[in-house]
Amino acid sequence: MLDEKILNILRNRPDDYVSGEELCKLADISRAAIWKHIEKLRDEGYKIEAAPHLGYRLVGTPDSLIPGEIRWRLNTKILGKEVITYKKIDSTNSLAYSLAEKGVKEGVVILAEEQTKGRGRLGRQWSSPPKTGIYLSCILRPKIVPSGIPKITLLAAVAVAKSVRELSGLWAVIKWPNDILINGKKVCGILTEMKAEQDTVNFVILGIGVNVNTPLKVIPKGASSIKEEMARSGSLADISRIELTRRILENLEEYYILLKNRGFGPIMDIWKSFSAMLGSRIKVILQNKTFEGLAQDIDDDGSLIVRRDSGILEKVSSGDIVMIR
Ligand code: BTX
Repeated sequence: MLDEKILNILRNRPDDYVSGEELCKLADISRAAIWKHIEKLRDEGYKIEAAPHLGYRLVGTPDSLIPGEIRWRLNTKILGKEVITYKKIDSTNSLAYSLAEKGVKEGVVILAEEQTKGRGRLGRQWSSPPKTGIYLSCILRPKIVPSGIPKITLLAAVAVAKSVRELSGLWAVIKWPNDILINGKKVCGILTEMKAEQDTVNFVILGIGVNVNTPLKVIPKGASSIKEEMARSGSLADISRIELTRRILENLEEYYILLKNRGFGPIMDIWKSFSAMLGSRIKVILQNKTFEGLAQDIDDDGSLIVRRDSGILEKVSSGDIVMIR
């Protein structure tokens, strides 16, 4: 906490040196303690200049998933008020699930620099190489019925696609139900899990994996990252994972509150405007059958409505989609 206090003092004076004396006064600690904390912050990757007679100045912030960095200027009331980060974990969704079972409150966010057993849907894996992506899980306790869970996935897809567009300027689109694509390649996946009893949802774990600065060689063929796609238009800089995480949490919260206050209608409209596939010909792959048709619409509950060549409408609530060009 003291580290965060010192950081906040320095952050609030970005163009200025803060003297040792003033830091001691503001943080209410001794000169020796200030030095100790500055050293610790430097070890974490913060670049803090120390100029004789002038004091300290923050000149660089690491792009590590440090809770204080994510919470700094995070404009939310629920999501991310508590952030727990790990260097390495099996799966943030698995941990979030067990925390939620123990009663941990809504809005707590778990993040990891690397996952050793990152999970996708239907028992698939999610490649989660270290320090280049975002692997995030949120504990939510929405007052919805279990069949309403797809709405949370669609809401999250809109929030992530919007955040990616805002930060990178790239045309991120949604492929039903849970992929975000840039230039036709998957840069993000969403895994929504829940615990429910009869008609009540106890909690939802919203898991989001984003390939941010991830090199192509460490993710499956056909996938890409925001950085790789930006490089195609000549921009070689890294994307700030901290800023993207903040943006995702802020947009998620905005849509989550919209869902609570005004129902799914407004989100569905935004979802449609972000969709890569409505009106396109697709192949639907279900566990027991495969068929082709036109992606016609999204139902009130978040299911995909597909018009088969025979004219019959099929409602698809879970499955995989391949776009046919
Ligand atoms: P999905 O089942 O739609 O996608 C999984 C499929 O995507 C894999 O079978 C593989 O083909 C491909 N894939 C695997 N890794 C990547 C990657 N890094 N980028 C692009 N494509 C990939 C998507 O499931 C849901 C993913 C959620 C991941 C988050 S990370 C935080 C949280 N914790 C956790 O364990 N899962 C979620």
